[in-house]
Amino acid sequence: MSYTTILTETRGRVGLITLNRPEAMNALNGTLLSELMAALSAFDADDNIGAMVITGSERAFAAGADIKEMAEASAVEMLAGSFVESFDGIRKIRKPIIAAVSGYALGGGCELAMSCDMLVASETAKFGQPEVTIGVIPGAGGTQRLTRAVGKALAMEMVLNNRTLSAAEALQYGLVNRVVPVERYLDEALALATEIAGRAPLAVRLGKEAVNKAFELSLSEGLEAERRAFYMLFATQDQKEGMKAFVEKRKPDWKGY
Ligand code: CO8
Repeated sequence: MSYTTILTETRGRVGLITLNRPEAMNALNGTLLSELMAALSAFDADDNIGAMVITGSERAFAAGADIKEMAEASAVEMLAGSFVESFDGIRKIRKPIIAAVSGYALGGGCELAMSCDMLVASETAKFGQPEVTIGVIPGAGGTQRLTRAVGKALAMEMVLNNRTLSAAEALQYGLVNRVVPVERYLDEALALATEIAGRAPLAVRLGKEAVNKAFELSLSEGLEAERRAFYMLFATQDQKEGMKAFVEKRKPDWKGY
């Protein structure tokens, strides 16, 4: 499929999506969002892909929702449209998604990065929710995911007063997995994705699901869901193969079922 606002390619078992609106700092407009969700869904459905990476440019991962597109919208148009709803599609993706972030990750860009499962940042990455400076608030999970990631005090400062986080601060507060020099952030994200894509696919899928449940359920419900998934994996060939390979001191040969 050909897209106009993103680039897609595969690197081994990794699907790479590059946001590609350099003229607008990769601002997320309606077209980009629907193309991004289509590309994620296509990789998710492809048995040859085990993980995905979303990246932008060195200068900007994404500078937020497209302000020019939204500026004249009415509340009714926003409500009737499916702008944020289409963004929500990322929650339905079953395979792991890693954000490779350099430069600005602001507003919807920060929300997109936080919607991924892991985050690799370049030393130049800058995270923020500047919506208050244009008279609104985050609309795609910023107030919720940021607060869960960095805690209430800092989230309040970011949402109410446009406090931005450097890459080092993002690492310190647990928003990102690792920070590397700008020349290496994409390779690092691809290497991480490649490692995960080489693991037992169903274990990875259920592991992602189970960790995400920690944000939605009570502890006892989460533990129950985890245990069911754990037991269910004993119905897979890959569990038999993984444990047999351990006993036989060899590398497992995953089948994906
Ligand atoms: N929307 C549209 N265009 C943008 C955006 C944006 N968010 N950000 C940058 N651009 C455009 C600029 O207008 C400019 O275009 P032009 O040359 O035609 O004027 C071009 O990109 C380059 O930008 P600058 O000249 O401003 O570059 P600087 O290096 O001076 O500044 C900044 C870079 C700091 C990133 C600056 O552009 C900026 O502050 N951008 C806006 C950041 C922002 O406020 N983001 C929040 C937007 S609101 C939001 O995200 C709400 C999310 C709600 C749900 C989202 C669901 C997806």
